[in-house]
Amino acid sequence: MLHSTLLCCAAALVAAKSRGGPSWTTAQREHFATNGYVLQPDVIRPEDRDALVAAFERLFKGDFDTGCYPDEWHWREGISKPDAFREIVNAWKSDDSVAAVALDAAIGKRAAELMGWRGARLAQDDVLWKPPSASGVAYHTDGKYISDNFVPRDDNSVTVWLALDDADEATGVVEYARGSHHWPRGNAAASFHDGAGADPVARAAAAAGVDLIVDRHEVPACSAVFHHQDVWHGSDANRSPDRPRRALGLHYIRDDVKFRRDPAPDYIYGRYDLGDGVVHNAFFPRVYPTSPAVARRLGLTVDRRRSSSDDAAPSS
Ligand SMILES: O=C(O)CCC(=O)C(=O)O
Repeated sequence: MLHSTLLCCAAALVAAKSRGGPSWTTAQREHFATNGYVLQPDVIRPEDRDALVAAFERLFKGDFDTGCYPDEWHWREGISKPDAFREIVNAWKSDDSVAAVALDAAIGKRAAELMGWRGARLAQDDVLWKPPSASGVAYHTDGKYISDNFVPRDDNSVTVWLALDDADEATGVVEYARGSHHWPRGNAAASFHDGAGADPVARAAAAAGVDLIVDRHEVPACSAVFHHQDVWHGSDANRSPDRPRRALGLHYIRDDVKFRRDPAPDYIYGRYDLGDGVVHNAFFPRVYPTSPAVARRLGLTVDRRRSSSDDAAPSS
């Protein structure tokens, strides 16, 4: 009895220390397959959340741990309007606390498991800070700016939207057009920054001949929504008088994709195409499994004909 109690306590301690949240249930997998998104509790620990919030403060002041600038930096302390939306892309290159979460193998593993991949790489992170009164994010699909750059294209990316504050209707939680990852893909390049609100998704629903159903779920801090590359999503303004809505978006790609050749990848992702089509580990770190050696230890088969830049991967 004492032995089993001790084992239970040990298991609880292990669970509290790990990231990624619990194993996927059948109901969660079905929810994701049908609706295009799924909620996962406890993806990070409270101490990770606190470290990320502190990192957000540093980053927007231009205080970069590693001395390396992020890829995009929208909003500067002392220059930008206090109530404007703040965003930094690829903060993992600049800040060790962001890197610890963005490159965490357990989170990458959950992403890979949900998508049915052998492994996952970080395509980019996205530091998202919506202060009170800030506007929302226009409806878009992530596939347009991530998945389209790679082959094979279908089901090659997934987003983990990780809440650092309790997110709800008042602060403008991410909202999803239910099942829209099954709609035919149009040519419209609706983007995060275009300020077009919900118009693009209303047009996409009309083109698909379906009624638009929008789902909004509260997301407690430290939990995440995993969403499919082709699901339409956006968020409303932060109407709360005093609560910020901070989140870290982690966009993963399948570990064995290559850059598309014709047309060439877009200018943001194309910066990292060295002309060989290889998705290099230095720019798109393999997060799960961390290297071919680790994959072998885990009993996963690494198909070298399809893998990208495994040789450059660090082992752990
Ligand atoms: O945080 C938001 O409001 C939108 C985030 C988003 O579009 C994403 O993470 O893909």
